[in-house]
Amino acid sequence: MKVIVHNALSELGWNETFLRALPESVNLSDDQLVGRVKRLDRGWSTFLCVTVGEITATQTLRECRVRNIGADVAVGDWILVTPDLERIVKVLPRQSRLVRRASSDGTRNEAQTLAANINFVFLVHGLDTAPNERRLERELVLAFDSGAQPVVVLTKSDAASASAISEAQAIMVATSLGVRVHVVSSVTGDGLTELRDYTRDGATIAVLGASGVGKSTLVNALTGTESQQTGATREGDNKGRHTTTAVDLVALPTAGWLIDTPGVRAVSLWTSGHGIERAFKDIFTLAERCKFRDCKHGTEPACAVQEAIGTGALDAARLESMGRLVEEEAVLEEEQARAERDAR
Ligand SMILES: Nc1nc2c(ncn2[C@@H]2O[C@H](COP(=O)(O)OP(=O)(O)O)[C@@H](O)[C@H]2O)c(=O)[nH]1
Ligand SMILES: [Mg+2]
Ligand SMILES: [Zn+2]
Repeated sequence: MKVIVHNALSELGWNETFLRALPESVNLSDDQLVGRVKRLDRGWSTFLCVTVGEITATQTLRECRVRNIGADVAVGDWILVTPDLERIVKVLPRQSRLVRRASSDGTRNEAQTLAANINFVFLVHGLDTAPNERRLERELVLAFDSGAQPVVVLTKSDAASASAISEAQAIMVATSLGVRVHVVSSVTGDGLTELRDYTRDGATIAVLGASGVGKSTLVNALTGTESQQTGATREGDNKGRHTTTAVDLVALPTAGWLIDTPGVRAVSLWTSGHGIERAFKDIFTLAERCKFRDCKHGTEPACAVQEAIGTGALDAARLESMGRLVEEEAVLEEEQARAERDAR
């Protein structure tokens, strides 16, 4: 099977890897539907699709709905659906996924996939408040773990003085170690052109950040629509709202896709690959020069990390922050191991 590169499906993010995952599906037939989940509400998945037989042809996408009973689906997932729209046959293997812990109160040990098959994660922070590097560190771990590429977006530049912007920018650049940091304003449009560069070629971008930082306004500014509701909610109000507007795959004029995630007070880690190592690669690099292999960077002699703190090369708060995330991950891994044992 050959894929025509510029058809509606590839603009939706379809690629050869998804195509190869199809023949492994049971009972594949030409009239089944293959599509991408655009929105989830109360047990239903809305998805953009074509039939299997139409995959290689240039075509227009249809919007359909299917119940997602028994299927673990997230916005951005590619799914195979029966011709009668009765059920989801298969969720194609995810090429990346932004996952967080469903609740941070420690009572529920469950993962929540915020977005699937994403290429970039925009980590949005507002310049109208003091830079929060601790939160950014946590978001970077989450983003690196997703398999997508993080990009830091400092928005509301119109609401901050030039000196406040450069100060915040310096802090966030130092925190994100080589990850690109953009300064933008959704109101004046400053900096948006650079962000649009990420959206080409059917790329999908998840937009992550605290409530009120300006995510939805940014999505609207990039798409030139008012698809996302903005400003209306405060954090405390989130409970009573229904989840229909929570997550949505929104089309960009430049053939890319945005997923606006609900604002979360605190993002909790799920498990991870190497998110912590990547987000704190400065500390991991230093640690290679510690005398002891299992150095905890506390009171051990010849600790390169403590030496760096001593010379001012490393902020002690950053080491503490990493320690908290490592601890959180260890607790989570323990819980998961226990849950696995209990299930046996
Ligand atoms: N001055 C200014 N205000 C903004 C900007 N972006 C968002 N806002 C305001 O910040 C508030 C929260 O924005 P919203 O997009 O709803 O935040 P979200 O919770 O992250 O989706 C709203 O009152 C917006 O009008 C911006 O670039 N400049
Ligand atoms: Mg919003
Ligand atoms: Zn050490």
